[in-house]
Formats: sequence, structure tokens, C-alpha cells
Amino acid sequence: MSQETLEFSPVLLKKLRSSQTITILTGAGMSAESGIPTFRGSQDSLWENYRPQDLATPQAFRNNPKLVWEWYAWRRQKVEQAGPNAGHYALVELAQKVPGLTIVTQNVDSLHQLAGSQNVIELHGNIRHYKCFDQSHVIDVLPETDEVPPRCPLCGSYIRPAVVWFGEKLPEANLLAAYDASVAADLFFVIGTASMVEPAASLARIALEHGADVVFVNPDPDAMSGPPEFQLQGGVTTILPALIKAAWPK
Ligand code: BV8
Repeated sequence: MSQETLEFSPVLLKKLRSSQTITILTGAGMSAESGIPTFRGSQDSLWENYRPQDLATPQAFRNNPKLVWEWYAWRRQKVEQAGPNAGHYALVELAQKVPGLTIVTQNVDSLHQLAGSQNVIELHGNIRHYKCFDQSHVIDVLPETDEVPPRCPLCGSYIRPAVVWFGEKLPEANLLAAYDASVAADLFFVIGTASMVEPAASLARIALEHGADVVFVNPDPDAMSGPPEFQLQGGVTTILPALIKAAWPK
């Protein structure tokens, strides 16, 4: 489907142009076209025997720190090979039209920031950053060692990725900022997420309850709800650039 043939509802385009505050929740689907596997899509053959939900937990790390460390090393390599896609850049362009734009991301890959987005709230941490398991000491440079995982130079506990695992609290300040941005939104986008992980999945309902319209971008119709004109079925690199172009024709 070429971008030119995409039709958007005049109601949506008017709402987009008139909104002062736009909040955008993104998930793994935002980075899928950058080559980063999604959580519930098919994982690379190396890891097809494992479910992410079974590896992204403190218990999995306690049980098998080497396995979890290597899973993250594999994912980090994918992230470092990836670059922002046309969907990420479309959101940078949208922020130039709507200064009151906030991105709340579940992603841990920094691709919004690398594309140039300024106001990004990371709910689930960042795979490029490290901390130690016992004391959460920030580890800026990994120690030179053959031990896998390496150990914290301050307390000797294993080093882990600085991401939020299932069963762990989200960073409080970031979560509060995400709630505030959802309450304040005139328009709330849910982009590239199956909306299955809490508390991120509840942000759209909070926005709706405070008067926002909610727009979905997803190739999977089952991941979307609400008025059909706000359910944009397709991938981020097809939908988002076309939506910006339709709302603000050059
Ligand atoms: C917590 C970081 C409490 C790690 C991740 C109710 C309230 C509170 C908690 C819970 C609750 N119910 C259940 C819980 C527990 C749990 C939870 O939600 N479990 C789920 C499985 C039911 N939540 C937690 O544990 C959270 N912690 O609440 O703590 C607490 C309080 C006090 C004390 C202690 C604890 C922590 C959750 C964070 C987990 N960490 N990531 C890592 O990355 O390794 S979550 C992980 O899932 C990723 O961040 C991912 O982004 C996120 C959500 O998944 P999606 O982004 O939606 O990705 P998915 O693959 O599922 O879907 C991709 C979508 O993209 C699809 O819809 C697809 O169609 C679409 N798509 C594909 N291609 C494209 C596309 N869209 C557009 N364009 C494309 N091209």
C-alpha cells in the first residue's frame, strides 16, 4: 500500500492539527521494522525455545545468570545494529508541529532518542545500560573479565541489564510522568504494542477517562479498539509518515 493511497478520516486529521498535548505510548512494534524482534512475535531461531516472559525476570537471572546475560547480549547486538526507522522520524516531525508531544516508551533500545525525539519517558529501562543485581550500582564500563556475567567492582554481585523485569517496579518518577502525560493528553496514540503489559497498558484508558481520543497504529486489528477512524491498521513506517503528510501537506 503506497503512502499516497492511504486515506485518513477528516475527524482524525482535524483532531491531530488542533491538539495542544499529544502523548504517544510505543511498544516493540515501533522498532520491528528496524530489525529488532518483538516480544510476542517469532523470536530468532537461537532463542525460539524461550519465552521472553520467562527470561526477563529476576528469578530467571538468579536461576541461570549466564543464560539471561547471553540473551540480553544477543538482543543488545540486534539493538546496536539497528537504527531508527521512518516511523521514529515521523514522530520527530510530529513534535515539530505539536510542541506538547511526549513519547512514553516500553522499548529499551534508545531508537526514539537516536532519531532525535526530545521528550522521551522510558518505562522499562534501557538495554544499553548496566547495573548490579544486589545493590543497583550503576556500571558505566563493564569490567575486563572472562567471567559471565561480570561482577560489580563495588559489591561483587553479578552485573545485569538496567531494564525493568517482570515483577519489578517501574522507575517511579518515569511512571508518574507517564501518568501525568496521559491525563493531560488531548490525543493519545498507542503504537506498536499488544497492550498486554501493565501498568503501561493502562495509560490509554487513563487518557480516555480524562477526555482524550485514542488512536491505534498496529498491523494487528485485534490489538486495536474504539472508533474505526482511529484504528490505523498497518506498520509504523507506512502509517506514520503518511499521517503527518495528510495532516500537514507541504
Ligand atoms: C510491575 C523490559 C509491580 C525488559 C519489559 C497489573 C498491574 C501491575 C502489574 C501487573 C498487572 N498484571 C500483571 C502484572 C505483572 C506484569 C505484567 O504486566 N505481566 C503481563 C505479562 C501480564 N507487570 C510487571 O511485572 C511490571 N511490574 O507492575 O511491578 C510491583 C509493585 C511493587 C513491587 C514490585 C512490583 C513490569 C513490566 C515490565 C516488564 N519488562 N521489558 C526487556 O525488554 O527485556 S516488558 C516487554 O513487554 C517490553 O518492554 C515490551 O515493549 C513490552 C510490551 O510488549 P509489546 O511492546 O506490546 O510487544 P509485543 O511483542 O507484545 O507486541 C508487539 C506489537 O507490535 C504487536 O501488537 C504487533 O502487532 C505490533 N507490531 C508488529 N510489527 C509492527 C507492529 N506495530 C506497528 N508497526 C509494525 N511494523
